[in-house]
Amino acid sequence: MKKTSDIGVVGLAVMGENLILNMASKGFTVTAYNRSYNKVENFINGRAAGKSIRGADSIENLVASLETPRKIMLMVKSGQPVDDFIEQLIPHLSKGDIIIDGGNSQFEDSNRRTKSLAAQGLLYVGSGVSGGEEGALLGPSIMPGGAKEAWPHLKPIFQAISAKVADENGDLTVPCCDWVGSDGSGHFVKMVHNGIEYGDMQLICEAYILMRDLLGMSGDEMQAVFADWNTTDLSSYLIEITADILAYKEDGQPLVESILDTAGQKGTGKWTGVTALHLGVPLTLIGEAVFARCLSAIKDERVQASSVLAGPKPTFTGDKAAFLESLKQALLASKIVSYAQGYAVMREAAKEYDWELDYGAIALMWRGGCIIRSVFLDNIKTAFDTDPELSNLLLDDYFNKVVSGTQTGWREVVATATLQGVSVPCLSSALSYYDGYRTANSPANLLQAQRDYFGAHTYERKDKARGEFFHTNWTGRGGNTSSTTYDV
Ligand code: NBP
Repeated sequence: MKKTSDIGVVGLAVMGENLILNMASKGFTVTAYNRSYNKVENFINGRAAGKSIRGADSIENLVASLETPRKIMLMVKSGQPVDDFIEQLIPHLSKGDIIIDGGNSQFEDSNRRTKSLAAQGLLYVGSGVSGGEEGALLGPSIMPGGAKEAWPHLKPIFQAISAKVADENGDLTVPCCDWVGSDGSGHFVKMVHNGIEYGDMQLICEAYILMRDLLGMSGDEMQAVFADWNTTDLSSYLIEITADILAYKEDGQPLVESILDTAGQKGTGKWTGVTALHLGVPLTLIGEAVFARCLSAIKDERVQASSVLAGPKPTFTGDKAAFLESLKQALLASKIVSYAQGYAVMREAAKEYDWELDYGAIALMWRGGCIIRSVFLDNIKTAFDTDPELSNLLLDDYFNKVVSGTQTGWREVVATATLQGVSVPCLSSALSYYDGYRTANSPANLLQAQRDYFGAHTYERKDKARGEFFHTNWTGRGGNTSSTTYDV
Protein backbone atom coordinates (compact mmCIF):
# COMPACT_ATOMS: atom_id res chain seq x y z
CA MET A 1 0.00 0.00 0.00
CA LYS A 2 1.17 3.57 -0.76
CA LYS A 3 2.54 5.53 2.21
CA THR A 4 -0.05 8.25 1.85
CA SER A 5 -3.68 7.90 0.80
CA ASP A 6 -5.25 9.55 -2.24
CA ILE A 7 -8.42 10.37 -0.35
CA GLY A 8 -10.02 10.00 3.06
CA VAL A 9 -13.64 9.03 3.63
CA VAL A 10 -15.52 9.83 6.83
CA GLY A 11 -18.64 7.75 7.53
CA LEU A 12 -18.76 4.00 7.41
CA ALA A 13 -22.41 3.26 6.81
CA VAL A 14 -23.70 1.69 3.59
CA MET A 15 -22.64 4.52 1.23
CA GLY A 16 -19.22 5.28 2.74
CA GLU A 17 -18.09 1.65 2.94
CA ASN A 18 -19.12 0.84 -0.61
CA LEU A 19 -17.61 4.02 -2.09
CA ILE A 20 -14.31 3.23 -0.37
CA LEU A 21 -14.33 -0.32 -1.79
CA ASN A 22 -15.14 1.14 -5.22
CA MET A 23 -12.21 3.59 -4.95
CA ALA A 24 -9.82 0.84 -3.85
CA SER A 25 -10.96 -1.36 -6.74
CA LYS A 26 -9.95 1.43 -9.13
CA GLY A 27 -6.42 1.56 -7.69
CA PHE A 28 -6.79 4.42 -5.20
CA THR A 29 -5.54 4.26 -1.65
CA VAL A 30 -8.14 5.34 0.88
CA THR A 31 -8.18 6.18 4.58
CA ALA A 32 -11.43 5.33 6.37
CA TYR A 33 -12.68 7.11 9.47
CA ASN A 34 -15.93 6.95 11.44
CA ARG A 35 -17.25 8.67 14.56
CA SER A 36 -17.71 5.29 16.25
CA TYR A 37 -14.28 3.70 15.95
CA ASN A 38 -15.49 0.09 16.25
CA LYS A 39 -16.91 0.44 12.71
CA VAL A 40 -13.44 1.34 11.42
CA GLU A 41 -11.96 -1.76 13.03
CA ASN A 42 -14.74 -4.00 11.76
CA PHE A 43 -14.37 -2.62 8.24
CA ILE A 44 -10.58 -2.84 8.11
CA ASN A 45 -10.64 -6.40 9.43
CA GLY A 46 -13.63 -7.35 7.30
CA ARG A 47 -14.57 -6.13 3.81
CA ALA A 48 -11.49 -3.88 3.51
CA ALA A 49 -8.97 -6.56 4.48
CA GLY A 50 -6.17 -7.00 1.92
CA LYS A 51 -7.21 -3.90 -0.04
CA SER A 52 -5.55 -0.48 -0.38
CA ILE A 53 -7.59 0.83 2.55
CA ARG A 54 -6.24 1.98 5.91
CA GLY A 55 -8.17 2.98 9.00
CA ALA A 56 -7.68 6.10 11.13
CA ASP A 57 -8.49 6.30 14.82
CA SER A 58 -8.71 10.10 14.96
CA ILE A 59 -9.39 13.06 12.71
CA GLU A 60 -5.77 14.12 13.22
CA ASN A 61 -4.46 10.76 12.01
CA LEU A 62 -6.91 10.74 9.12
CA VAL A 63 -5.60 14.11 7.91
CA ALA A 64 -1.97 13.12 8.51
CA SER A 65 -2.40 10.05 6.28
CA LEU A 66 -3.39 12.01 3.17
CA GLU A 67 -1.51 13.31 0.16
CA THR A 68 -1.71 17.06 -0.39
CA PRO A 69 -3.87 18.77 -1.35
CA ARG A 70 -5.84 16.63 1.06
CA LYS A 71 -9.18 15.32 -0.12
CA ILE A 72 -11.67 14.27 2.54
CA MET A 73 -15.13 13.03 1.62
CA LEU A 74 -17.91 13.09 4.22
CA MET A 75 -20.49 10.31 3.85
CA VAL A 76 -22.46 10.99 7.01
CA LYS A 77 -25.99 11.93 7.97
CA SER A 78 -26.77 15.35 6.50
CA GLY A 79 -27.29 18.43 8.66
CA GLN A 80 -25.43 19.10 11.90
CA PRO A 81 -23.03 16.09 11.63
CA VAL A 82 -21.58 17.62 8.43
CA ASP A 83 -20.98 20.99 10.14
CA ASP A 84 -19.51 19.20 13.16
CA PHE A 85 -17.01 17.26 11.05
CA ILE A 86 -16.04 20.38 9.10
CA GLU A 87 -15.31 22.15 12.39
CA GLN A 88 -13.22 19.20 13.59
CA LEU A 89 -11.28 19.02 10.32
CA ILE A 90 -10.47 22.73 9.86
CA PRO A 91 -7.72 23.04 12.51
CA HIS A 92 -5.77 20.19 10.83
CA LEU A 93 -6.10 21.33 7.21
CA SER A 94 -3.95 23.65 5.08
CA LYS A 95 -4.78 26.15 2.37
CA GLY A 96 -6.03 24.41 -0.79
CA ASP A 97 -7.19 21.24 0.97
CA ILE A 98 -10.57 19.89 -0.15
CA ILE A 99 -13.63 18.80 1.83
CA ILE A 100 -16.32 16.99 -0.14
CA ASP A 101 -19.78 16.36 1.26
CA GLY A 102 -21.19 13.36 -0.60
CA GLY A 103 -24.35 13.06 1.52
CA ASN A 104 -27.83 14.34 0.77
CA SER A 105 -27.27 17.85 2.10
CA GLN A 106 -29.62 20.75 1.44
CA PHE A 107 -28.19 22.95 -1.29
CA GLU A 108 -28.51 26.10 0.85
CA ASP A 109 -26.19 24.46 3.40
CA SER A 110 -23.70 23.74 0.61
CA ASN A 111 -23.98 27.36 -0.61
CA ARG A 112 -23.15 28.52 2.90
CA ARG A 113 -20.34 26.01 3.50
CA THR A 114 -18.65 26.71 0.15
CA LYS A 115 -18.49 30.42 1.00
CA SER A 116 -17.39 30.06 4.59
CA LEU A 117 -14.63 27.54 3.76
CA ALA A 118 -13.42 29.67 0.83
CA ALA A 119 -12.95 32.50 3.31
CA GLN A 120 -10.60 30.16 5.22
CA GLY A 121 -8.64 29.16 2.11
CA LEU A 122 -10.27 25.72 1.87
CA LEU A 123 -12.09 24.21 -1.11
CA TYR A 124 -15.56 22.84 -0.48
CA VAL A 125 -17.43 20.53 -2.81
CA GLY A 126 -21.06 19.54 -2.28
CA SER A 127 -21.58 16.42 -4.32
CA GLY A 128 -24.74 14.49 -4.98
CA VAL A 129 -24.16 10.74 -5.11
CA SER A 130 -26.93 8.48 -6.37
CA GLY A 131 -27.28 4.78 -6.89
CA GLY A 132 -27.76 3.38 -3.40
CA GLU A 133 -25.62 0.54 -2.09
CA GLU A 134 -24.97 -1.17 -5.42
CA GLY A 135 -24.25 2.10 -7.21
CA ALA A 136 -21.77 3.17 -4.55
CA LEU A 137 -19.89 -0.12 -4.93
CA LEU A 138 -20.04 -0.58 -8.70
CA GLY A 139 -20.51 2.92 -10.11
CA PRO A 140 -22.79 5.69 -8.91
CA SER A 141 -23.92 8.84 -10.63
CA ILE A 142 -21.91 11.69 -9.07
CA MET A 143 -22.93 15.37 -9.26
CA PRO A 144 -20.19 17.61 -7.79
CA GLY A 145 -20.43 21.38 -7.40
CA GLY A 146 -18.77 24.08 -5.31
CA ALA A 147 -15.18 25.33 -5.47
CA LYS A 148 -14.16 24.65 -9.07
CA GLU A 149 -10.40 24.72 -8.25
CA ALA A 150 -11.01 21.37 -6.52
CA TRP A 151 -12.28 19.67 -9.67
CA PRO A 152 -8.91 18.83 -11.34
CA HIS A 153 -7.89 17.03 -8.13
CA LEU A 154 -11.16 15.11 -7.81
CA LYS A 155 -11.91 14.39 -11.44
CA PRO A 156 -9.57 11.35 -11.81
CA ILE A 157 -11.06 9.69 -8.73
CA PHE A 158 -14.72 10.60 -9.25
CA GLN A 159 -14.83 9.78 -12.95
CA ALA A 160 -13.00 6.48 -12.32
CA ILE A 161 -15.50 5.30 -9.72
CA SER A 162 -18.66 6.61 -11.39
CA ALA A 163 -21.03 4.63 -13.60
CA LYS A 164 -20.19 4.60 -17.32
CA VAL A 165 -22.51 4.73 -20.28
CA ALA A 166 -21.81 3.84 -23.90
CA ASP A 167 -19.95 6.20 -26.25
CA GLU A 168 -20.78 6.42 -29.96
CA ASN A 169 -18.99 3.08 -30.53
CA GLY A 170 -21.01 1.34 -27.84
CA ASP A 171 -18.06 1.14 -25.42
CA LEU A 172 -18.83 1.90 -21.77
CA THR A 173 -16.45 4.84 -21.40
CA VAL A 174 -18.58 7.93 -20.74
CA PRO A 175 -18.60 8.73 -17.00
CA CYS A 176 -21.87 9.65 -15.29
CA CYS A 177 -20.05 12.38 -13.43
CA ASP A 178 -19.05 15.86 -14.45
CA TRP A 179 -18.62 19.25 -12.84
CA VAL A 180 -22.06 20.75 -12.23
CA GLY A 181 -21.32 24.34 -11.19
CA SER A 182 -20.55 26.67 -8.30
CA ASP A 183 -21.79 26.72 -4.68
CA GLY A 184 -24.52 24.19 -3.86
CA SER A 185 -25.46 23.47 -7.48
CA GLY A 186 -24.31 19.83 -7.22
CA HIS A 187 -26.62 19.22 -4.29
CA PHE A 188 -29.38 21.17 -6.05
CA VAL A 189 -29.17 18.89 -9.09
CA LYS A 190 -29.15 15.84 -6.80
CA MET A 191 -32.21 17.20 -4.99
CA VAL A 192 -34.09 17.59 -8.28
CA HIS A 193 -32.95 14.08 -9.24
CA ASN A 194 -34.53 12.77 -6.04
CA GLY A 195 -37.72 14.75 -6.67
CA ILE A 196 -37.95 13.24 -10.14
CA GLU A 197 -37.38 9.84 -8.56
CA TYR A 198 -40.43 10.46 -6.31
CA GLY A 199 -42.47 11.34 -9.42
CA ASP A 200 -41.32 8.33 -11.46
CA MET A 201 -42.08 5.97 -8.57
CA GLN A 202 -45.56 7.38 -7.95
CA LEU A 203 -46.40 7.23 -11.68
CA ILE A 204 -45.45 3.55 -11.73
CA CYS A 205 -47.56 2.99 -8.60
CA GLU A 206 -50.55 4.61 -10.33
CA ALA A 207 -50.13 2.31 -13.35
CA TYR A 208 -49.92 -0.65 -10.94
CA ILE A 209 -53.08 0.27 -9.01
CA LEU A 210 -55.02 0.68 -12.27
CA MET A 211 -53.84 -2.76 -13.40
CA ARG A 212 -54.59 -4.36 -10.04
CA ASP A 213 -57.82 -2.68 -8.97
CA LEU A 214 -59.42 -1.64 -12.26
CA LEU A 215 -58.26 -4.38 -14.65
CA GLY A 216 -58.10 -7.06 -11.94
CA MET A 217 -54.68 -8.34 -13.08
CA SER A 218 -52.59 -10.84 -11.12
CA GLY A 219 -49.00 -10.23 -10.01
CA ASP A 220 -47.66 -12.40 -12.82
CA GLU A 221 -49.75 -10.60 -15.43
CA MET A 222 -48.56 -7.21 -14.18
CA GLN A 223 -44.96 -8.42 -14.08
CA ALA A 224 -45.23 -9.39 -17.75
CA VAL A 225 -46.54 -5.93 -18.69
CA PHE A 226 -43.76 -4.07 -16.85
CA ALA A 227 -41.14 -6.42 -18.30
CA ASP A 228 -42.55 -5.67 -21.76
CA TRP A 229 -42.59 -1.90 -21.10
CA ASN A 230 -38.94 -2.18 -20.14
CA THR A 231 -38.17 -2.97 -23.78
CA THR A 232 -39.82 0.29 -24.97
CA ASP A 233 -39.24 4.05 -24.55
CA LEU A 234 -40.10 3.51 -20.88
CA SER A 235 -37.03 1.29 -20.35
CA SER A 236 -35.57 2.30 -16.99
CA TYR A 237 -34.18 0.96 -13.74
CA LEU A 238 -37.42 1.69 -11.85
CA ILE A 239 -39.61 -0.15 -14.40
CA GLU A 240 -37.14 -3.05 -14.35
CA ILE A 241 -37.16 -3.40 -10.55
CA THR A 242 -40.96 -3.05 -10.52
CA ALA A 243 -41.21 -6.13 -12.74
CA ASP A 244 -38.79 -7.96 -10.42
CA ILE A 245 -40.76 -6.92 -7.33
CA LEU A 246 -44.08 -8.09 -8.81
CA ALA A 247 -42.53 -11.47 -9.62
CA TYR A 248 -41.12 -11.96 -6.11
CA LYS A 249 -43.12 -14.54 -4.14
CA GLU A 250 -43.24 -15.54 -0.49
CA ASP A 251 -45.06 -18.82 0.18
CA GLY A 252 -46.28 -18.75 -3.40
CA GLN A 253 -47.88 -15.30 -3.04
CA PRO A 254 -46.53 -11.94 -4.33
CA LEU A 255 -44.65 -10.38 -1.40
CA VAL A 256 -45.65 -6.87 -2.51
CA GLU A 257 -49.28 -7.54 -1.57
CA SER A 258 -48.21 -8.24 2.03
CA ILE A 259 -46.36 -4.94 2.39
CA LEU A 260 -48.25 -2.24 4.34
CA ASP A 261 -49.30 0.61 2.05
CA THR A 262 -47.73 3.49 4.02
CA ALA A 263 -44.83 5.20 2.28
CA GLY A 264 -41.82 6.64 4.07
CA GLN A 265 -39.74 9.62 2.94
CA LYS A 266 -36.47 11.22 3.97
CA GLY A 267 -37.13 14.76 2.79
CA THR A 268 -35.51 15.30 -0.61
CA GLY A 269 -38.85 15.20 -2.48
CA LYS A 270 -40.30 17.69 -0.03
CA TRP A 271 -37.25 19.98 -0.41
CA THR A 272 -37.68 19.89 -4.19
CA GLY A 273 -41.32 20.93 -3.84
CA VAL A 274 -40.57 23.66 -1.31
CA THR A 275 -37.75 25.00 -3.49
CA ALA A 276 -40.04 25.06 -6.52
CA LEU A 277 -42.58 27.04 -4.49
CA HIS A 278 -39.84 29.50 -3.48
CA LEU A 279 -38.73 29.85 -7.09
CA GLY A 280 -42.32 30.13 -8.37
CA VAL A 281 -42.02 27.19 -10.77
CA PRO A 282 -45.01 24.83 -11.19
CA LEU A 283 -43.63 21.48 -10.10
CA THR A 284 -47.03 19.90 -9.80
CA LEU A 285 -46.20 16.27 -10.48
CA ILE A 286 -43.43 15.96 -7.90
CA GLY A 287 -45.58 17.92 -5.43
CA GLU A 288 -48.40 15.40 -5.94
CA ALA A 289 -45.95 12.52 -5.53
CA VAL A 290 -44.84 13.88 -2.15
CA PHE A 291 -48.45 14.43 -1.05
CA ALA A 292 -49.37 10.92 -2.24
CA ARG A 293 -46.79 9.58 0.22
CA CYS A 294 -48.28 11.79 2.95
CA LEU A 295 -51.80 10.50 2.15
CA SER A 296 -50.54 6.92 2.18
CA ALA A 297 -49.04 7.49 5.63
CA ILE A 298 -52.44 8.16 7.25
CA LYS A 299 -53.46 4.54 6.78
CA ASP A 300 -55.82 4.30 9.78
CA GLU A 301 -57.72 7.41 8.69
CA ARG A 302 -58.00 6.07 5.12
CA VAL A 303 -59.31 2.73 6.32
CA GLN A 304 -61.96 4.55 8.35
CA ALA A 305 -62.83 6.87 5.44
CA SER A 306 -63.14 3.90 3.09
CA SER A 307 -66.23 2.73 4.96
CA VAL A 308 -67.74 6.22 5.26
CA LEU A 309 -67.14 8.02 1.96
CA ALA A 310 -69.05 6.95 -1.14
CA GLY A 311 -67.52 6.46 -4.59
CA PRO A 312 -67.59 4.09 -7.54
CA LYS A 313 -66.24 0.56 -7.16
CA PRO A 314 -63.74 0.17 -10.03
CA THR A 315 -65.08 -2.10 -12.77
CA PHE A 316 -63.71 -2.42 -16.28
CA THR A 317 -65.69 -3.70 -19.21
CA GLY A 318 -63.60 -2.45 -22.16
CA ASP A 319 -60.67 -3.87 -24.12
CA LYS A 320 -57.92 -4.63 -21.59
CA ALA A 321 -55.08 -4.79 -24.10
CA ALA A 322 -56.08 -1.43 -25.59
CA PHE A 323 -56.31 0.12 -22.11
CA LEU A 324 -52.84 -1.19 -21.22
CA GLU A 325 -51.49 0.43 -24.37
CA SER A 326 -53.15 3.71 -23.33
CA LEU A 327 -51.67 3.32 -19.85
CA LYS A 328 -48.19 2.99 -21.34
CA GLN A 329 -48.80 6.21 -23.32
CA ALA A 330 -50.11 7.99 -20.22
CA LEU A 331 -47.07 6.95 -18.23
CA LEU A 332 -44.65 8.14 -20.91
CA ALA A 333 -46.40 11.50 -21.39
CA SER A 334 -46.59 12.14 -17.65
CA LYS A 335 -42.93 11.26 -17.23
CA ILE A 336 -42.03 13.79 -19.92
CA VAL A 337 -44.06 16.44 -18.07
CA SER A 338 -42.29 15.57 -14.82
CA TYR A 339 -38.84 16.02 -16.37
CA ALA A 340 -39.98 19.20 -18.13
CA GLN A 341 -41.02 20.58 -14.74
CA GLY A 342 -37.82 19.40 -13.01
CA TYR A 343 -35.64 21.01 -15.67
CA ALA A 344 -37.67 24.23 -15.39
CA VAL A 345 -36.83 24.31 -11.68
CA MET A 346 -33.12 23.92 -12.44
CA ARG A 347 -33.31 26.66 -15.07
CA GLU A 348 -34.93 29.08 -12.61
CA ALA A 349 -32.45 28.20 -9.86
CA ALA A 350 -29.56 28.83 -12.26
CA LYS A 351 -30.95 32.33 -12.83
CA GLU A 352 -31.58 32.94 -9.13
CA TYR A 353 -28.19 31.71 -7.92
CA ASP A 354 -26.13 32.68 -10.97
CA TRP A 355 -25.12 29.11 -11.86
CA GLU A 356 -24.10 28.04 -15.34
CA LEU A 357 -25.74 24.64 -15.65
CA ASP A 358 -25.21 22.35 -18.62
CA TYR A 359 -28.59 20.62 -18.89
CA GLY A 360 -27.44 18.06 -21.46
CA ALA A 361 -24.51 17.09 -19.21
CA ILE A 362 -26.91 16.71 -16.28
CA ALA A 363 -29.05 14.28 -18.34
CA LEU A 364 -25.86 12.33 -19.06
CA MET A 365 -24.95 12.22 -15.34
CA TRP A 366 -28.37 10.67 -14.67
CA ARG A 367 -28.12 8.29 -17.65
CA GLY A 368 -26.36 5.58 -15.65
CA GLY A 369 -25.66 4.59 -12.05
CA CYS A 370 -28.57 6.41 -10.44
CA ILE A 371 -32.12 5.42 -9.54
CA ILE A 372 -33.77 7.39 -12.35
CA ARG A 373 -31.45 6.03 -15.04
CA SER A 374 -33.35 5.41 -18.24
CA VAL A 375 -33.05 5.30 -22.00
CA PHE A 376 -35.26 8.39 -22.15
CA LEU A 377 -32.45 10.59 -20.76
CA ASP A 378 -30.58 10.24 -24.09
CA ASN A 379 -33.42 12.21 -25.71
CA ILE A 380 -33.23 14.87 -23.02
CA LYS A 381 -29.49 15.22 -23.60
CA THR A 382 -30.10 15.57 -27.35
CA ALA A 383 -32.84 18.18 -26.75
CA PHE A 384 -30.57 20.40 -24.62
CA ASP A 385 -27.51 19.82 -26.82
CA THR A 386 -29.62 20.99 -29.77
CA ASP A 387 -30.95 24.03 -27.91
CA PRO A 388 -29.16 24.84 -24.64
CA GLU A 389 -31.65 27.70 -24.10
CA LEU A 390 -34.72 25.43 -24.43
CA SER A 391 -37.24 26.93 -21.99
CA ASN A 392 -39.39 23.80 -21.61
CA LEU A 393 -38.70 20.23 -22.66
CA LEU A 394 -42.25 19.98 -24.05
CA LEU A 395 -41.28 22.50 -26.73
CA ASP A 396 -38.51 20.26 -28.08
CA ASP A 397 -39.60 18.75 -31.43
CA TYR A 398 -39.03 15.16 -30.36
CA PHE A 399 -40.86 15.43 -27.03
CA ASN A 400 -43.64 17.51 -28.56
CA LYS A 401 -44.21 14.76 -31.12
CA VAL A 402 -44.12 11.98 -28.50
CA VAL A 403 -46.58 13.75 -26.21
CA SER A 404 -48.91 14.56 -29.14
CA GLY A 405 -48.91 10.88 -30.06
CA THR A 406 -49.94 9.87 -26.53
CA GLN A 407 -52.84 12.34 -26.17
CA THR A 408 -55.79 10.04 -26.78
CA GLY A 409 -54.51 7.26 -24.53
CA TRP A 410 -53.39 9.67 -21.79
CA ARG A 411 -56.78 11.42 -21.65
CA GLU A 412 -58.63 8.09 -21.74
CA VAL A 413 -56.66 6.75 -18.78
CA VAL A 414 -57.13 9.88 -16.65
CA ALA A 415 -60.83 10.08 -17.53
CA THR A 416 -61.41 6.37 -16.86
CA ALA A 417 -59.56 6.48 -13.54
CA THR A 418 -61.59 9.53 -12.49
CA LEU A 419 -64.92 7.97 -13.50
CA GLN A 420 -64.00 4.69 -11.80
CA GLY A 421 -62.81 6.35 -8.58
CA VAL A 422 -59.13 5.36 -8.76
CA SER A 423 -56.81 8.06 -7.39
CA VAL A 424 -54.13 8.96 -9.96
CA PRO A 425 -52.73 12.31 -8.74
CA CYS A 426 -49.57 12.30 -10.86
CA LEU A 427 -51.07 11.08 -14.14
CA SER A 428 -53.87 13.64 -13.83
CA SER A 429 -51.82 16.60 -12.59
CA ALA A 430 -49.38 16.04 -15.47
CA LEU A 431 -52.24 16.25 -17.95
CA SER A 432 -53.63 19.32 -16.22
CA TYR A 433 -50.23 21.02 -16.39
CA TYR A 434 -49.91 20.10 -20.06
CA ASP A 435 -53.31 21.63 -20.82
CA GLY A 436 -52.56 24.67 -18.66
CA TYR A 437 -49.16 25.22 -20.30
CA ARG A 438 -50.70 25.17 -23.80
CA THR A 439 -53.51 27.58 -22.85
CA ALA A 440 -52.90 31.03 -24.31
CA ASN A 441 -55.90 32.56 -22.52
CA SER A 442 -56.07 31.34 -18.93
CA PRO A 443 -58.71 32.28 -16.32
CA ALA A 444 -56.18 34.38 -14.39
CA ASN A 445 -57.84 37.56 -15.70
CA LEU A 446 -60.75 36.77 -13.36
CA LEU A 447 -58.31 36.03 -10.56
CA GLN A 448 -56.65 39.42 -11.03
CA ALA A 449 -60.06 41.06 -10.98
CA GLN A 450 -60.89 39.27 -7.70
CA ARG A 451 -57.59 40.41 -6.17
CA ASP A 452 -58.22 43.97 -7.25
CA TYR A 453 -61.85 43.84 -6.05
CA PHE A 454 -61.08 42.83 -2.46
CA GLY A 455 -57.55 44.14 -1.96
CA ALA A 456 -56.87 46.82 -4.60
CA HIS A 457 -53.96 44.67 -5.82
CA THR A 458 -54.17 46.17 -9.36
CA TYR A 459 -54.09 44.41 -12.73
CA GLU A 460 -52.56 44.78 -16.19
CA ARG A 461 -54.81 45.12 -19.27
CA LYS A 462 -54.78 43.17 -22.53
CA ASP A 463 -55.19 46.44 -24.44
CA LYS A 464 -52.31 48.24 -22.71
CA ALA A 465 -48.55 47.77 -22.47
CA ARG A 466 -47.14 45.22 -19.98
CA GLY A 467 -45.97 46.82 -16.76
CA GLU A 468 -48.79 49.38 -16.63
CA PHE A 469 -51.07 48.66 -13.67
CA PHE A 470 -54.70 49.66 -13.13
CA HIS A 471 -57.10 49.69 -10.22
CA THR A 472 -60.89 49.82 -10.45
CA ASN A 473 -63.23 50.97 -7.71
CA TRP A 474 -65.46 47.89 -8.31
CA THR A 475 -68.15 48.67 -5.72
CA GLY A 476 -68.13 52.44 -5.81
CA ARG A 477 -67.48 52.30 -2.06
CA GLY A 478 -63.67 52.07 -2.22
CA GLY A 479 -61.19 54.90 -2.70
CA ASN A 480 -58.61 55.35 -5.44
CA THR A 481 -55.66 54.18 -3.35
CA SER A 482 -54.28 50.84 -4.56
CA SER A 483 -52.03 48.32 -2.90
CA THR A 484 -48.36 48.32 -3.95
CA THR A 485 -47.75 46.09 -6.99
CA TYR A 486 -45.16 43.41 -6.37
CA ASP A 487 -44.88 39.65 -6.75
CA VAL A 488 -43.23 37.26 -4.31
P1 NBP B 1 -26.46 7.30 7.21
O1 NBP B 1 -27.26 8.39 6.59
O2 NBP B 1 -27.17 6.25 7.96
O3 NBP B 1 -25.36 7.97 8.18
C1 NBP B 1 -24.48 7.16 8.93
C2 NBP B 1 -23.19 7.85 9.21
O4 NBP B 1 -23.43 9.12 9.82
C3 NBP B 1 -22.35 7.06 10.19
O5 NBP B 1 -21.00 7.25 9.86
C4 NBP B 1 -22.69 7.71 11.52
O6 NBP B 1 -21.68 7.57 12.48
C5 NBP B 1 -22.76 9.14 11.07
N1 NBP B 1 -23.48 10.01 12.04
C6 NBP B 1 -24.77 10.00 12.43
BR1 NBP B 1 -26.05 8.82 11.88
N2 NBP B 1 -25.06 10.95 13.32
C7 NBP B 1 -23.89 11.58 13.51
C8 NBP B 1 -23.53 12.67 14.33
N3 NBP B 1 -24.41 13.31 15.08
N4 NBP B 1 -22.24 13.08 14.30
C9 NBP B 1 -21.34 12.44 13.52
N5 NBP B 1 -21.62 11.39 12.72
C10 NBP B 1 -22.88 10.99 12.71
O7 NBP B 1 -25.51 6.59 6.15
P2 NBP B 1 -25.70 6.29 4.59
O8 NBP B 1 -27.04 5.68 4.31
O9 NBP B 1 -24.47 5.58 4.18
O10 NBP B 1 -25.71 7.74 3.94
C11 NBP B 1 -24.62 8.64 4.04
C12 NBP B 1 -25.05 9.93 3.34
O11 NBP B 1 -25.31 9.64 1.96
C13 NBP B 1 -26.33 10.54 3.91
O12 NBP B 1 -26.27 11.93 3.78
C14 NBP B 1 -27.40 10.00 2.98
O13 NBP B 1 -28.54 10.83 2.93
C15 NBP B 1 -26.66 9.98 1.64
N6 NBP B 1 -27.16 8.99 0.67
C16 NBP B 1 -27.63 7.78 1.07
C17 NBP B 1 -28.06 6.86 0.10
C18 NBP B 1 -28.55 5.49 0.51
O14 NBP B 1 -29.07 4.78 -0.39
N7 NBP B 1 -28.41 5.09 1.76
C19 NBP B 1 -27.99 7.19 -1.24
C20 NBP B 1 -27.46 8.43 -1.63
C21 NBP B 1 -27.05 9.33 -0.66
P3 NBP B 1 -21.83 6.43 13.63
O15 NBP B 1 -21.46 5.15 12.96
O16 NBP B 1 -20.85 6.84 14.65
O17 NBP B 1 -23.25 6.46 14.09
